[in-house]
Amino acid sequence: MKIESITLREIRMKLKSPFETSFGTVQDRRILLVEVVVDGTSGWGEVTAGETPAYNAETTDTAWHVISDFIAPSLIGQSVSETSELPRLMAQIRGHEMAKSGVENAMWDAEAQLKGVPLHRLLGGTMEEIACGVSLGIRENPESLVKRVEEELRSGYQRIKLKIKPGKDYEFVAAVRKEFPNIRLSVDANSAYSLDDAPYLKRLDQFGLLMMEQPLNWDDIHAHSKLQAQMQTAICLDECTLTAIELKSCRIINIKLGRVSGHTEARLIEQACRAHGVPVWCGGMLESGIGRAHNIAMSTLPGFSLPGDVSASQRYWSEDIIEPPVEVTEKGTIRAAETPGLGYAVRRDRIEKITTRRSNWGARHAAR
Ligand code: OSB
Ligand code: MG
Repeated sequence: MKIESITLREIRMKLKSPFETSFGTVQDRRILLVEVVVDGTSGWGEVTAGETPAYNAETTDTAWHVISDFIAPSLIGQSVSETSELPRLMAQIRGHEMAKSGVENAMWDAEAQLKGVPLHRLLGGTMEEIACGVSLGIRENPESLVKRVEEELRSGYQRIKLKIKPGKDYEFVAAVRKEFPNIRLSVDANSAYSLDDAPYLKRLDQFGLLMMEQPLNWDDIHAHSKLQAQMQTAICLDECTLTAIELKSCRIINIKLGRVSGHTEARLIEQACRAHGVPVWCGGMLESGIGRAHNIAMSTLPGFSLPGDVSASQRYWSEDIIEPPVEVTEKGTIRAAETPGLGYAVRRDRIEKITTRRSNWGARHAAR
């Protein structure tokens, strides 16, 4: 498989409504798309970095820099026999997992197409459909949150996750739990608390939550192990991973393709978690259809035993960049596409219209 061309673009997409987390509020997304041409076949990937370095250190702009100045020039013209060899070729670049993931995943799409198989099959997925939940941003008051939850449940979603932050937590969770005593409910604090808040966080134990996601600092595995020892609720780590299992910092792991640098690493983490009996699920980063399609393919791996945050395109976008858009069944599942590669058509016309910058590396850059 020879990497013949790499095109990096930035597109602008506006979320249907603002999404608030403890990090802040986002509505105008600046997303990087990567298109690679391998042996004449195009594959697509998405960089899932945010506009600000709030979730992790990467941003849309750091990813642009790292892909443009380091990843693309070093990969162009190179050949590999399988995409799983790509991480080794990028190993001299420390960190910048989301930038690497955008490129690696584009190559996975191309490889699946070249082999004529759906991406989920190539990855070793075993499920035909994946279980879906939703992630709900912070709301003004508990009443409006309860109303949103009701709507999402009516659409069939199997698990509801509430974003929380200090002051917008206990009453909101209590109100939802009171109205819906039996639903699968979880919370995500996006690092908004400290270990000193343990007695306060323990008050959430009474709500029988499926999990509490990333209550403490994004890379503080040690503090999470102290908190988990005191809490009944399973802690799920999103912003840091494997050592966390060893240290008993959590009982559940959220795998995000971008955070872990792509499908190759995601698959290794899924295997390790399965070997340890730790359930995993697929988180979201407000992706366009391309990132969403990659998330669906990954979620078919056998360890993904809990509903993820991958939901319908129309919850976020009035017009997606893939065709058809991602849709959710009445049972709250998404069926994995059965056509080769990502299984969705990429709408180049639409992408062209919303592209704000673009860069290409092709044959003329390739020394090899
Ligand atoms: O913690 O899961 C998170 C969005 C941006 C940054 C962090 C997170 C999120 C989400 C988005 O929850 C969920 C989705 O894409 O549906
Ligand atoms: Mg999270």
